[in-house]
Amino acid sequence: MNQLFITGGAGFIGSAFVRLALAELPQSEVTNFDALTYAGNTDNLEGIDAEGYRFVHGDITDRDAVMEALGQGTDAIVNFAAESHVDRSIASADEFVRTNVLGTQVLLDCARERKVSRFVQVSTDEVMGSLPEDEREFFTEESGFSPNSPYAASKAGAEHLVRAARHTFGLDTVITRCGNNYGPRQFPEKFLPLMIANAMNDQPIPVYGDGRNVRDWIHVDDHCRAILLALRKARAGATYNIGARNERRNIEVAKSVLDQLGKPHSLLTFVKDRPGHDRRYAIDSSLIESELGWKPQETWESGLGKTIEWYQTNGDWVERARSGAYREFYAQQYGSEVKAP
Ligand code: NAD
Ligand code: TDX
Repeated sequence: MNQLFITGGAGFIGSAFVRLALAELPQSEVTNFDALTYAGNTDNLEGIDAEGYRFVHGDITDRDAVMEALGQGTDAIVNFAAESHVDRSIASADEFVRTNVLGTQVLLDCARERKVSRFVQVSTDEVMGSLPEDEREFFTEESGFSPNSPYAASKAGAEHLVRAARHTFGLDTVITRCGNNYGPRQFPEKFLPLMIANAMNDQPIPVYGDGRNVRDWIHVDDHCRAILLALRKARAGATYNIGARNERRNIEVAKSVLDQLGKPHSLLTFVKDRPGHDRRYAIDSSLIESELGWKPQETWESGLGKTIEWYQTNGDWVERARSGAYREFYAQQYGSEVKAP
């Protein structure tokens, strides 16, 4: 891969992927194309100064901007750009349809026109809906689509468009579906960094419903290593589920965070449930393990410890992320149930 075009590279996972790609493919030219929405943060790109790297401020729904930034000779597009927070999609879905669905189609069209050799769509386990509590059931690549939130539906829509581009036009595409990521630089609207930031400041932690919903957690670097491998080695047209076999109930995760920070469990505050809240995600990642030889390197203990330490030593990043519009979002999302930070 000589010329890589990464969208959404100023976000949580995209910025980790930009770092990994520059480290693993030092001869490559990497373009990071990002609209810098509320979730895009140039702080996330601090320290990236490789010669082959360039940042382009642009929107994936803007065809002309994408065509210009792609130029000639782009080998691969990796599409991270998205509206990514389920609760925001419940409050208003417009931006999710615009970026996640329309934006993906614009990228696919431009990829064809510019004869890009490979298109990787970074998708999510949420397109497959919710699993029952039965611990023997997992999402596989054969699981049907059953998206339950507007976010999940928009990501499922994007996957359908990627599939159609392959089937109809023969575009070389790969789809990856990962579970809940955690790690440095995650915007504190998401549960894990929200808990860490609140606990660090002795503020209550809002737990939705009964707190017994299950998520399958994976360190962001393990996710990025899987995407890089898929980019380089996957069969054209492949879809891979990515997970670290690390299912945990929300309440259990919350207690681990509080224990590691030495904070009391009395900070846990049960609040009203998320509408349509998916009960359980659990991923069978045996296909990517057997076909591409991927396996996670972080354990939950090592990954969570490092993650908490990162937020503790990057208090400025946390406070900048929690300032301004974040406070309005927080007040709207949690109302009077939990006082804004
Ligand atoms: P994020 O919200 O942290 O970052 C999204 C990035 O996309 C931001 O930098 C933002 O500025 C950019 N962006 C948004 N709209 C854009 C547009 N119209 N044009 C260009 N750039 C735009 O998200 P994340 O958590 O890093 O997730 C990245 C991708 O991975 C998403 O596609 C998400 O659906 C997928 N995913 C996330 C998780 C997770 O746990 N966070 C799990 C599985 C899959
Ligand atoms: O304040 C909260 N309290 C709470 O109990 C928040 C924000 C969340 N939760 C619960 C809801 C979920 O069961 O914690 C769990 C995790 O919530 P999120 O961090 O919002 O993630 P989730 O909804 O599971 O979706 C995530 O994983 C799949 C990402 O945000 C998606 O982008 C990804 O596709």
